[in-house]
Amino acid sequence: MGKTAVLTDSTAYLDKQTLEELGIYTIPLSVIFSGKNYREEIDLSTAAFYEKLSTEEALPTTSQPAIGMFTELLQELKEEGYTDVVSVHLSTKISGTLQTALSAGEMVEGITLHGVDSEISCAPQGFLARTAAKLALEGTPPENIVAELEKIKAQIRAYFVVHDLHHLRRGGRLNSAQALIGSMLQIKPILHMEEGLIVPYAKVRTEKKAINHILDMLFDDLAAGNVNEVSVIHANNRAKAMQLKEKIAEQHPSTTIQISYFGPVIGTHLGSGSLGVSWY
Ligand code: MYR
Repeated sequence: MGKTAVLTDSTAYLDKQTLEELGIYTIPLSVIFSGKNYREEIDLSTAAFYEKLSTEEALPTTSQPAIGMFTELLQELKEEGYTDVVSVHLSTKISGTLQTALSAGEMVEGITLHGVDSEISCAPQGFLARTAAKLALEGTPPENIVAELEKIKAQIRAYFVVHDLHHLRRGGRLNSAQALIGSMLQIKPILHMEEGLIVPYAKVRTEKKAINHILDMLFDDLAAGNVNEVSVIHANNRAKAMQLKEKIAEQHPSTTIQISYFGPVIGTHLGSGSLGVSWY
């Protein structure tokens, strides 16, 4: 009988305890400041990243993991007796990470890598990785884990608002014409991901209105009984995330609401102060 490991990347921003408890393996992406590469949350903490972002003149860029990180880990997992790896990564439309994982899977013999394109990133990707790990611990075959994740993907909802569209436009992850219109008109578009791409969901004038609109959608789904878990996601704005959490909890006290964050790699593309809400 085979043995399945679950692998994700750092942009799922899962805490150490969760990774350890569920036995999830993770590979870091990097941010680059003035030519220096920092593996996120290994060489540069999220707090230090936002501090650097506010003080350094040159803005950072990001990079997917080197293929060697995947081949090395696959080799180790094979030696530990794993036959399969379910590898859950950020959207292939915004990063080459999954493609690199798949190429590494072809290079290491004796272990099969089953790639899952989360078509998103951050807390919802983390939810997929956690689900995969629970299923793997129950002895679910890798093909069935992948099939289950594909079903869950369709139920994930995630919306976010950024302070300044310039970061997304600079990183090339948002259609630049849309970014230009948004920044010129001082619009705070609600963004979401459609088929793995970042697109505006609705155009709203203020951040307050954008957040209220997102909460209205969440409350509709909560009222319909369609929600298992909610994550409030923030970029260097925990106080605001806590406020949102309390607002949701006031109306739905029995709902599990987690606070998550946009770490260095995603923070590079969204900018400080961004806020998101995701639910499944
Ligand atoms: C790389 O360099 O390979 C990483 C590129 C990461 C692009 C991130 C774009 C923002 C994604 C926002 C996801 C929000 C999910 C709730």
